[in-house]
Amino acid sequence: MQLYYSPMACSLATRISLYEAGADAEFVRIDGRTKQVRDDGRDYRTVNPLGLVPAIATDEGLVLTENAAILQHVADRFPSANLAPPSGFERSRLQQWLCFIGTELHKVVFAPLLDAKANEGARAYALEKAPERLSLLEVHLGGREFLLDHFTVADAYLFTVLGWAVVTPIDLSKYPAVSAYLGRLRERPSVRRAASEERDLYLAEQAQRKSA
Ligand SMILES: N[C@@H](CCC(=O)N[C@@H](CS)C(=O)NCC(=O)O)C(=O)O
Repeated sequence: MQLYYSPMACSLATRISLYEAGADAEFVRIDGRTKQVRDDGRDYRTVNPLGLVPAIATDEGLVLTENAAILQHVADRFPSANLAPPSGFERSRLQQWLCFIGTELHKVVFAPLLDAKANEGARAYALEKAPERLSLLEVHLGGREFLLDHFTVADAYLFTVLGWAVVTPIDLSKYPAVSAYLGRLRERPSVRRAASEERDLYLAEQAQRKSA
């Protein structure tokens, strides 16, 4: 499997999940500005016409986009890692969280705060929406270790998205259960490895841009 990614983007959730599963994967880095594959200059829009990461290419050559679909594919491809309930209501519950993270948090709250092209109105709208959504998480995670009853791909996605708060005005210390949850996840070997690898790449990229 190939994972198309950019450092510290939402594709980090898939990297974490692949590490959780002990899966063999090739990581293909995309330049977020040029939308080219960094190693060979290929146009990434031929893989995902929107130019967004993540995308995966399966060993059979099938391309899949969208975090919620990709994360569930990884979970299903490596069932022994138990990264998603296989079926039934608990699977629907997982999908509920993946949709919440992808729409209510990623796109409504964080995308406008991270996008340099977002105007003040968009940023204000995002900041106004944040407390209700974070409070929902605060209530849910109080006295609970994970979103479901064990670590799943939804935790990998939530960790990734909430990690962006440090470069926004959102102060997660106001949400102690959420902060404690993130602290616990940070200690997982898969999360620690994926985050530290991508952070190094991200910081090197930022330094290179500054000096250019
Ligand atoms: N709906 C997509 C959203 C993916 C997305 O927003 N990816 C961001 C990184 S977190 C991206 O590639 N941004 C680059 C851009 O907007 O050009 C999904 O869930 O996969």
